[in-house]
Amino acid sequence: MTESQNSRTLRRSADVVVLGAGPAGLVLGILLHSAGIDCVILERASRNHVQTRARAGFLAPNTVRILDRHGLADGLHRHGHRHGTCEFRTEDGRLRLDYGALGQGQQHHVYPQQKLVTDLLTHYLGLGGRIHFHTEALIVSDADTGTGTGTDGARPSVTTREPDGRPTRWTARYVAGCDGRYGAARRSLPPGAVRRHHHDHGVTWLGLLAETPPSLDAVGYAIHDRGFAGHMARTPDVTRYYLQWQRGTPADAWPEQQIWDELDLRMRAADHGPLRRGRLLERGVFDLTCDVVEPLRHGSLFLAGDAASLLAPAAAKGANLAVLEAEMLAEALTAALTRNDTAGLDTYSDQCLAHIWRAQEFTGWMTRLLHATPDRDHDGGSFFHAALQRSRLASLRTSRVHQDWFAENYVGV
Ligand code: RFL
Repeated sequence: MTESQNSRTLRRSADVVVLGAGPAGLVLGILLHSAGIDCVILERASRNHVQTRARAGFLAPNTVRILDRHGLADGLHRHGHRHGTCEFRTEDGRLRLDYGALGQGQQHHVYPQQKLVTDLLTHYLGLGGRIHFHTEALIVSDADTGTGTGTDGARPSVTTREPDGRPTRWTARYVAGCDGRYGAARRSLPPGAVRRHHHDHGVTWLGLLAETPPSLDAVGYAIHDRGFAGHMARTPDVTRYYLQWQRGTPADAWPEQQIWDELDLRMRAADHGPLRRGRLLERGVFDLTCDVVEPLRHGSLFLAGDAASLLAPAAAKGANLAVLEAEMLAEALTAALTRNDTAGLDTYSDQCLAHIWRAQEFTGWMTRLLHATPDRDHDGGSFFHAALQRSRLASLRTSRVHQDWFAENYVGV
């Protein structure tokens, strides 16, 4: 890494500049650094912020295999737990699916994303990895002029704002955009360079983190006339709940008591037992929208994780795809930089997109299973969609083939 300074702009360089220290950026940084590649991670937020941002919890077996392969799963095995049952609560009663015993017999690991990010960050810093917090990437320039091999002298660069406000220009051979949906990587793609496919599922959720042990030994999905409600374990003391929410309503519109009463009602606590109430630690409203950028490459700029594709959290795929893509990109960049072999970079986008579209398809199916959302069909109301939803559930209740299909997709990426 080199560093120089003229009167205004600090100049630095690394072979690979990684934007963002989420699961994608950190796995990528670790694998590149371990392969002897000169890389740096630039992160807009503080270390404390990335280590405490609660999001995902359900990790697929393939994600655990990747983390195991690179010695990154110690914390997960020590403090996470396995999970293989989900429960649908409907007006027709309870449907429990032991998905860990269906399909290919695989289970999730439950381990909060902020703990995984903390483990990854600790590992990366332990290796001597370079990371700059409070450093926001503003724009990626000249991604299409450089080949990444550096033979023609043209290089992509990233302009950042340093914590003290000074601009810095990072020159790279490759830039990895792991900075999420609203990051600089996506913003820097020139018009026409990629296609962006966007879909709005037409549903909004209120996401809650409650300081209380899980109330069920399963993931709980409640399908109710008043809307969906969800229950997901996180740790022995913290549980995630979701309520389908009126779009545009602020997260703090309801007092805690009303939220718990509504969760009890939709989860049918009167029939199946009360929920364990506790203080609400966090509330957030988000629309279930999704998108895919295609291709995931513009010259020497590559996208991974949420920057590549955003998935609605209904099927818990986002963090899993982020880890998978980071491993694939690390292998491709390592081959290009150490052996001048760019075949992996050439196929990176197509390989990832195959996984992404499969995950999007299942997420869409799951979203339609959980919500009877009248969409743009103008069919005269929600009856048609409610009937389809009932039919989907009936099939899941009665068909072993359908249950196996569900299990395979539910734990797969
Ligand atoms: P991240 O984790 O958002 O990290 C991106 C990082 O980039 C930084 N950044 C910038 N840095 C420098 N310059 C800029 N201009 C920057 N702009 C942004 C940010 O500060 C941040 O640190 O993206 P990454 O690494 O791609 O990982 C994606 C996952 O975080 C995401 O897909 C999952 O959280 C989705 N998700 C779930 N996925 C699962 O696989 N299983 C789950 O159980 C699951 N549950 C969830 C979820 C997402 C949720 N939210 C966000 C609605 C539950 C929820 C509530």
